[in-house]
Amino acid sequence: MLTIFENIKHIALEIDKAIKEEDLGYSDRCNATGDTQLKLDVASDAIIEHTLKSNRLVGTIISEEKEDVMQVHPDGKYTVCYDPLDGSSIVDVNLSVGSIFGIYEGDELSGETLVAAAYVVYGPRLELVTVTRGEPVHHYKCDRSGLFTSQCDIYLNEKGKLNAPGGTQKNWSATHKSFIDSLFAEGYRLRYSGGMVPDLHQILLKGGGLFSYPGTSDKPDGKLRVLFEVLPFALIFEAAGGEAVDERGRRLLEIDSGHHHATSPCFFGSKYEISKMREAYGIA
Ligand code: AHM
Ligand code: MG
Repeated sequence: MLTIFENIKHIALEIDKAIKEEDLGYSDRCNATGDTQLKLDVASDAIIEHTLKSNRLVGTIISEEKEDVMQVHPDGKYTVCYDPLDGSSIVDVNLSVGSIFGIYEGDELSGETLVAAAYVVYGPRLELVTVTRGEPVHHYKCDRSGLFTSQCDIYLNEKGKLNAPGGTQKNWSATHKSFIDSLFAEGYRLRYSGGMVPDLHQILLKGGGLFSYPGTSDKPDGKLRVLFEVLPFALIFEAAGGEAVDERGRRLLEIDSGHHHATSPCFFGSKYEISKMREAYGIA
């Protein structure tokens, strides 16, 4: 596992450089979800593919930017699922973006086989967060020489102050709208950039709060992808002492992961906000 985290440090440095130096325009390609890919999406995907191919522990890679699964080493023990550049629609306005990695043992992909996760934040600073199942959440900042130095481990408080509600409000259910309104009425502050990596990173580092991306009338299964986005953050939130559930209140780590590009409604938060969500949604 450690060697895959070392690969991710190398990837972080390379993608950070590409963001700063390369063309931000659109490519002439679409990804599996039908989004037109930015040149940077394609470049980030190529950096990750090239780097992970050098590691014999990696058997298979699955990218948000690739239609198909890619076999890398027949004897490799792990499948790495990744979103190379999450939030690429806000990179051109110079907001923070990220890369997300889920490391699964074998090729049965589910919350149970997810053994580790990591994300990189490309912001004013380059940061990395990693977790291995059963261990605390580690946080690193990259220094000028390209070394990732360890910070304090990340733990959520029982209750936070931030509310990051995703999706188009006019398409929310009445239940969801009244739940989100109730948090604001309690004093929660709106913090939403449109990039799940910086939005969740802020909640993790500021002690807690809620990030939600519900099912909406136009996207009943939400927007965020289970293998690349939802499960890696679910492992991180639970390891930090929070919770991660779907709109039926089930642990995200227990949902059926479905097709490689499947999505799920998701709620990540500290214990208090998730208990309020269960109450609002009428979940026992
Ligand atoms: P992307 O993978 O195409 O970049 O989309 C994922 C992003 C997330 O980072 C973010 O939470 C979400 O889309 C924002 O969506 P919305 O603008 O609908 O709230
Ligand atoms: Mg994404």
